[in-house]
Amino acid sequence: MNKRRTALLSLTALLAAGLTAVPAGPAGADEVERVRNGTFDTGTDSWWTSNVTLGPADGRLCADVPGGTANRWDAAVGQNDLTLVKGESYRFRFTATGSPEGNSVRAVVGLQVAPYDAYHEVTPQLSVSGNTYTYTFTSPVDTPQAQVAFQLGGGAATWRFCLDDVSLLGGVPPEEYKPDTGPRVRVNQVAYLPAGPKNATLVTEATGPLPWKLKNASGAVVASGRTVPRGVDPSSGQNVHTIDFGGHRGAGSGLTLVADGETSRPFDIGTAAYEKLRLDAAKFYYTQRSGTAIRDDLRPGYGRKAGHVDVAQNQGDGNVPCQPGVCDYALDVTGGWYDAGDHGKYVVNGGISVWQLLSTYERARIARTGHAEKLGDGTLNIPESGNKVPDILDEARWELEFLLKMQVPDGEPLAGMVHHKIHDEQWTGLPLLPSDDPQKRELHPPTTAATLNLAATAAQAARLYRAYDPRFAATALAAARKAWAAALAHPDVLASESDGIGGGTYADRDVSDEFYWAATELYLTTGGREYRDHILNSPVHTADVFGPISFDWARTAVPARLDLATVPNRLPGRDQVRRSVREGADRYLATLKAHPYGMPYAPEGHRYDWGSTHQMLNNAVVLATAYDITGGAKYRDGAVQSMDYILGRNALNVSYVTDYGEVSAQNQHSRWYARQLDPKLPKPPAGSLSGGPNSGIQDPIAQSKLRGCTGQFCFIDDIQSWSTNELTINWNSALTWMASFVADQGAPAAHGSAADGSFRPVRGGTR
Ligand code: 9MR
Repeated sequence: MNKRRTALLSLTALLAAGLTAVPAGPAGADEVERVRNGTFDTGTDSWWTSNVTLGPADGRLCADVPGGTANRWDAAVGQNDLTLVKGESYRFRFTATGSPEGNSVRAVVGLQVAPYDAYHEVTPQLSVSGNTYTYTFTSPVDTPQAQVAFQLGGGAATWRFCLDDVSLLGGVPPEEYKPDTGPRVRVNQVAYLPAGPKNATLVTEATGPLPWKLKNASGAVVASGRTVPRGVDPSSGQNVHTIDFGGHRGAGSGLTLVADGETSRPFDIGTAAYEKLRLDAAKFYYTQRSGTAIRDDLRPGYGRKAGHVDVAQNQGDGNVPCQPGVCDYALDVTGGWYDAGDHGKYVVNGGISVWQLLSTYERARIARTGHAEKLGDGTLNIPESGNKVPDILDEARWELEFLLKMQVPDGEPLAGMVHHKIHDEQWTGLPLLPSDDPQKRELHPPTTAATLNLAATAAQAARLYRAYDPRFAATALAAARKAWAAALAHPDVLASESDGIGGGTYADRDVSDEFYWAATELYLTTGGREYRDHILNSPVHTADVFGPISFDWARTAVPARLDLATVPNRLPGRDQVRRSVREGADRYLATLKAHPYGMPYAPEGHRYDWGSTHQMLNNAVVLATAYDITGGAKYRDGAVQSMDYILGRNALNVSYVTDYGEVSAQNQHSRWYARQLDPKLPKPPAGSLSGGPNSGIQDPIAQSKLRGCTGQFCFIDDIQSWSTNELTINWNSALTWMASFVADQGAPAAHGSAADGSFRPVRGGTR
């Protein structure tokens, strides 16, 4: 199952970023100044201006910037035709003033033609008295078409910008990037459950056991013990020990762990943080919505105009044509969620995200420790709160309605199939609010994978919405059946691996698992013989699907297996299905036990994949499901322990969830939560999961700072690092599922044990 998305993808990613794969340039070249007339001693020769008025020549460049422009680049000064050498390091320096106080400049070294890639950029706030700014970066490309640009637009009022001593010096020694990893005692910086496992990792050169102490907020020692040396951890390259303080069960906040002369970051012992995280992780979706204004009263600081609703300067999603030659109709594909930090909307990925939100709810309804009311009406503070429908279903429906719109209408060629994606014709820059995106939007060809994503999720929706809106449930089921039939008729229409301009590819060469998943959801909802037969005849049904990466957007066999194991059904041989989940969980448990950072994730060669945090969480979902099926405490403890890595027990000592933990990801790649680039914009909302370490380091900033990184170190909390630090709908769905599970383990059990394990009989709705 893990054979897809191989080398081709990194090439796709390079192409997507407008980069070319060329050999590295010579190292250690002489220092060479690239900027011409950077001192402005004889005027502004060699510099261009755009929509600013130049002041008198006085040995520097001064520009009056108009107010009322929309984008940073709507007013700028710069110099073109600079040569950059791939792999060479540059020192970029300039002196600038801004008056009045409070204005900022976006200073970019990047490509002077579309797609205007930024190789290095900063947005310092300027002062009236002036400062000199110095940065070092390494060029990810060879190009004779680089520019330095100072973007000044986007402000309400006019202001004056002055610039002097601009320099771009090539051949300087590269700056070594050393992340600040804080204290060497690594803990879950948020909370351990009072009755749950409590483990930490100590980074140390010591080879023998060391004493540790657990201290409460007032510094009193409440527990102590000795560390267990674990040798060198291949996922980080560090020599480490582990600390088990699970014997201490008292609730509290502001605790610290002390060992080897180091004091950990503070943490709680309690459940409250997980009750909050279960909601914050799910609230993430409202501010990702397309086609509707985001209400500031519901999300203070995050209100924004509706994106892509046919109001300038959007071209809108109300009547979107296909790419040239793909179809001759246009569709209303408004709504849905933006996939990530881009403005694209992809059926493959919308599918797994919807599945996992619905699964979070379905699990909460049927698992012994589930609390569906915690995701009920009024819990997520969304416009639909108060409509008597569980909020998590309302939120998932926002995407489902969009997925339904992507189906090819009757009477057209390939009717019933589903378009793979809709996004901009070209990649856009950052920051860019959804409502400001000027690009043409296009539908991309239908694919079998997208069609099966709709079949699976619309079928799943049909059983979960039936109790609330039978008409919607019926519409969804009809669309699912139609999609299933269309996929059978067109079983191998694959997305192109090179269709990655203006949006991601989400290409997948093997759709046998998508067929299995769709058949499963249709079977669970209808009991239909056709679907049952497909499941039983599919090689995927008996294949070993629990590899090092259990599931993600491209690997959908496990979601099917988990649902067959947990959602009530009469599939022949269901015991074997359940056994396979348990055996898969045993494997993740063995991985976790062998891992000194206590996580159920050890990809081949410790090469972390794109979105590794959510892949780790999805492995934990398998553990959690094994607990739900068997009631075995070891599975629950493994699942709960997996959260520690996400929340700070890791080589970088960072929590990958925004605003959870003392040091957390704050700058995920996004065109609208782009505070790192523009102080007027918000940062990602609390509860946003970063994709985390990615050994592929496909983006320029990661390439310049993280070259040669080991596993866990392949991460940087920088908005430009789209390959290590993006936020997406499918990553937050993994977080939502797991946060809900962990919160449930802290709460008292809802119901008694069902006869066949931990599940209780279902109330209404399902068969
Ligand atoms: O999550 C996707 C990852 O599995 C792929 O390897 C990568 C390259 O194709 O794309 C990731 O998805 C991105 C998508 O293509 C566009 N929106 C942002 C997604 C997260 O980076």
